[in-house]
Amino acid sequence: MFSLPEQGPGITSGLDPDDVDVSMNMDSSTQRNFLGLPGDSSSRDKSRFHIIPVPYDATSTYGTGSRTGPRAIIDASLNLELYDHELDTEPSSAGVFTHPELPVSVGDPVRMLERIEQAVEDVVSIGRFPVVLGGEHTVSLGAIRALARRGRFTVVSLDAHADLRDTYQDSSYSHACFLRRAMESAECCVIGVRSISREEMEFVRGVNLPVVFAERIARGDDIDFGFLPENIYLSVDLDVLDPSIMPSTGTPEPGGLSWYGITSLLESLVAGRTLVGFDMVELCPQPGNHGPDFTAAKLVYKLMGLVLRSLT
Ligand SMILES: [Mn+2]
Repeated sequence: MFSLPEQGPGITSGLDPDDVDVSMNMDSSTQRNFLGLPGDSSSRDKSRFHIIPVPYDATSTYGTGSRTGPRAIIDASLNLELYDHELDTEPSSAGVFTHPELPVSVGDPVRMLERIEQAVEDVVSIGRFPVVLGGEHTVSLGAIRALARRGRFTVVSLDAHADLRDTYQDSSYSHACFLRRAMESAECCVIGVRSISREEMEFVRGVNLPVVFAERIARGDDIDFGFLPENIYLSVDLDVLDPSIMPSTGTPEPGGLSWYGITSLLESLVAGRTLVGFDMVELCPQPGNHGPDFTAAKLVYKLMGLVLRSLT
């Protein structure tokens, strides 16, 4: 069994000059726990959910700023109603522990992913449920790699973009390569796509990758997810949502999902399946517009509720 590091300003061992401990740039007393729960329902030992904030944003190509995403989601979560009337439960009663923000290696994605992988391994090794908050989409790979060492599952990526480029701007760890890299660790599918290159489309056809395009969801098509196995990992790139409700992303695309569109989609994905973990990435908070931050926080909490319901 892995021993977990003590809670502090961050895991500071092994830092090099490339590392930026983002939490040190801010008053550490302002780092709060998700939902602002009291000690007995947010303890490391007893909480079912473990939030791992990863303020990593190194390869964004349009709007940048997802490094402040985890903190904005956590701050917004303090305003959430703990009771979820649709599920008729308070998911927070299962306990939510919030880890300190992981220190960031800006110039070294491989090292960054190893750090995320270790953090997620630490969580699942004590039987807890990992929730990773990004940061750019690359961070999801760390979680997927940690979980893939423990068993088989399919990665379900919700994303406006296919993210299937083998390399982008000389990096194989660009956010635009996320799903291509994930395919090296697990079976994958992607839902909500409305931006894909011709080369990516040819790749999809060549390997028979399941892709559910956004227009099918908008048309209300009855989509059969019977091809998915029992165990799934969910990676939510917030740009899968429509920019009208989620303008705070680096690469917004019109034609995205509505609030009820995504919650009913998540409901049908989670029902009858086992979620092995999830992440929410690519929130680029906009000063003066906190609505999208709250939307992201509420989506994290909704997923927690769905996870708990799938267990009963
Ligand atoms: Mn995307």
